[in-house]
Amino acid sequence: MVNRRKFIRTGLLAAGSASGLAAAAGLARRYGLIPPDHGTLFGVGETLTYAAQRILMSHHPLAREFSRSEISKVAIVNGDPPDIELYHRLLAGKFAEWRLPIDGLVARPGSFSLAELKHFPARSQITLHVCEQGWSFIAEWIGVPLSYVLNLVGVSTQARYVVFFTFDGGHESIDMADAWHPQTLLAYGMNGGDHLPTGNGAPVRLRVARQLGYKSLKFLTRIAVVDSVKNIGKGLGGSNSEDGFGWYAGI
Ligand SMILES: Nc1nc2c(c(=O)[nH]1)N[C@H]1C(S)=C(S)[C@@H](COP(=O)(O)O)O[C@H]1N2
Ligand SMILES: [Mo]
Repeated sequence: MVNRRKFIRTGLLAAGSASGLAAAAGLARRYGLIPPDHGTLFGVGETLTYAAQRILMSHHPLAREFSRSEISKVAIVNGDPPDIELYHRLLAGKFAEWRLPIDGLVARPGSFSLAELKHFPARSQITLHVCEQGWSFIAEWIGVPLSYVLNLVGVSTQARYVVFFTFDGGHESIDMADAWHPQTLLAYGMNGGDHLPTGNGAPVRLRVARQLGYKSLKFLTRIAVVDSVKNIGKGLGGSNSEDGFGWYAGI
């Protein structure tokens, strides 16, 4: 277990010296707090941000929730829905034929239909969605907590990341702290509607309340529980990291 005080004290002292960044990164490594994009240009900074966040916030606070009256008039749609035949066909059939497989380091790999996900205990929350491009909106999301589904499939103690794949070919991963977090949802509805508007991620999207919008992948096709992201894409933990964005995008 991490000795928080000691880590912070040693880490801050170390960060103040010339070789400090490397020393702090060494500490982060010792405590298993190395993000998948640590080897990139901004890797040392990424490691410090991630390790500091995870240690300072190890009680996993909730993101702020708003009241109904604060919901934004317009929920921005960023980008187009996937332009592939399979997606168009599933959309035309109201996603009755769509299933979400969950595999990897789980005791009972399975796949869930939209109707099944909607039958699980639901959570709704009104949170702020922040895009790295500088815009944001407040919306209500309804869905099943990812933790509920993870408990159903039985996550191995080896698990370190949950990876999400999409119809438009992207992927992203989150650590187990965010995966188990009560506000991390597989969202299938928003702002009182019983389905997601297509552009906002139908049939099901991830909502990670404490990170920037690009972690909240839309148009999900598959979920995998893994102990390493080394062999997924370029091994940086997500398509966005491959494009130079931080893997950990805490807000
Ligand atoms: N599959 C997929 N998910 C995605 C994206 C995307 O292009 N494809 N864009 C991300 C970005 S950058 C943001 S800000 C949010 C936008 O969500 P919205 O369209 O509901 O506003 O979705 C994220 N999830
Ligand atoms: Mo974004």
